[in-house]
Amino acid sequence: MYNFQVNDMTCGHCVSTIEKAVKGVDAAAEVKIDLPARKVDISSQKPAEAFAEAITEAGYTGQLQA
Ligand SMILES: [Cu+2]
Repeated sequence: MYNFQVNDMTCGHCVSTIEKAVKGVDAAAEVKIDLPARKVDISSQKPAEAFAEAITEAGYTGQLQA
């Protein structure tokens, strides 16, 4: 499970854009997004790096939480 803090995710549109970006990396990934907390939780076998990149490419700033 990877936990990203995405502080520039501000509305439902951001949520669906990020969801799509995550699914683009791994269609089987489980994504849980908490908009008020600006948190994106991802369960996947793919490396966290790949998701960090996808979030950046989607135009957001994702910080992987330890
Ligand atoms: Cu938005």
